[in-house]
Amino acid sequence: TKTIREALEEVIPKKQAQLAALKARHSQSVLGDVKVEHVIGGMRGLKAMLWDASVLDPLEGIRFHGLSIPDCQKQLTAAPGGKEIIAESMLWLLLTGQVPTEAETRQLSRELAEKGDLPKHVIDLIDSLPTTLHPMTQLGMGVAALNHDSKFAAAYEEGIKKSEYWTHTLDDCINLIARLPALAARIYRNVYKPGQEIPAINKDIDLVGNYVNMLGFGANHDLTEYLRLYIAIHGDHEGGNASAHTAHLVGSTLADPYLSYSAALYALAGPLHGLANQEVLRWQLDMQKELGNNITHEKIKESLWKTLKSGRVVPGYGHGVLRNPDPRFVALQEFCLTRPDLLADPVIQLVKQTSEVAPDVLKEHGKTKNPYPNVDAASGCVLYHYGLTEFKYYTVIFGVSRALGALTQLVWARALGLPLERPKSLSLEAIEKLVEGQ
Ligand code: FCX
Repeated sequence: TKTIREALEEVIPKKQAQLAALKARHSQSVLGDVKVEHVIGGMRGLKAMLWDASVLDPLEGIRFHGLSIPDCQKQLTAAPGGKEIIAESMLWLLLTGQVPTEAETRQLSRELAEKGDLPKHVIDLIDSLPTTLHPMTQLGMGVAALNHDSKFAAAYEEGIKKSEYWTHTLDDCINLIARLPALAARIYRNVYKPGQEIPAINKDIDLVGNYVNMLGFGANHDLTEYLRLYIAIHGDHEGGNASAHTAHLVGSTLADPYLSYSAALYALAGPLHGLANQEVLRWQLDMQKELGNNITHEKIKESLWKTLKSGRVVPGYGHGVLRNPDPRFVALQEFCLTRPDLLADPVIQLVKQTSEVAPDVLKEHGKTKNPYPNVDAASGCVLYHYGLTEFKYYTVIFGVSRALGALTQLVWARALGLPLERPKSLSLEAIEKLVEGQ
């Protein structure tokens, strides 16, 4: 059975050769025009980043190394006694481009479990924070503090060749992914369930199984399965989204993976990005309170217009790239369809009903380019149903997941020797001058 490092060692030379050939033959070839709308419009659609792990088609949604979410559900390993993809098999796919065998996946589970304990200084740091500090702020701080033990930073200080960067980066990325569950669970326990003992990491189970145990929900098999699916499919969403892009940008300075991912988490903590996770549920619960029993499509429509007329966005709808319902939303909805207890839950029913009404309302409103639900529209309500009701915590779970994509691509950025990222900026006057007379 190969280790994940051995699998990666096999593919790196091929990719390096592929990049060298592209550079030699096509450095000056054109991929598209840069328009003023790109410069003043958040660079939407501008093809300006190399990112191998996943590609987002506006209509079809995400593919991880060519595999759609249903493909992954068929091909990637589940936990013993479970059906959903586990994080380890998604991590292997994202890093190597290959579907791991079951034995490879189990071996990676063990490796992560063995590396999963937090160092004392991080435990002390997290325990010293006020419980009123947002869980995402705490997560970013804990991740940054883990850089105390960065193998990359230590090796760089000693002086290493560029060709060796990736190997130390890989050590850090694996260590960070391994430690995220203990860090994220400690934050949850401190803030919401103080005084309870956190169980030790079980070396025989998967990363998310351990995460759910440490959160205190280990007895709930359905929640564990849900979080396995959730964490696998939130793992990567191309490179241009704010969190992945931040990790890439900061990593391009050769800041170590802990610092790079800490920065990424603070991008994820914005309400237009990962924080929409918590916003959706707050907003749907408010809607439920406002509408009372016997909620009809007509009443939801009125409530949606109220949100829009007050100048707010409808959280969980719209996307920078997608122009169809998000297949991650669909996968999470399908999880609910197989479970009668979820189907009967009024909040889950409300989320479903909202998804039936909101697209037409948003079309009529006429602003958003994508009136359909994104993943955040569905993700929180199932957590709520299973008793993980503290929605300020939800983006932390997203943060545990997004590490899979952002960190694997950091390893690749080093393996391919990608340079410091430094786009050209222009003043308004400079833009006017350039476009005058065109
Ligand atoms: N409700 C109301 N208006 C919306 C909207 C929504 N859900 N989505 C977009 N719009 C508005 C925009 O605010 C913008 O208005 P403006 O011209 O007055 O500034 C206009 O429609 C055009 O925006 P559009 O090009 O369609 O969308 P962007 O690429 O600029 O933004 C996000 C994409 C996701 C930020 C936007 O759709 C939004 O704010 N959605 C709600 C928040 C959300 O769900 N975020 C999570 C997204 C994602 F899944 C994630 O990262 O986790």
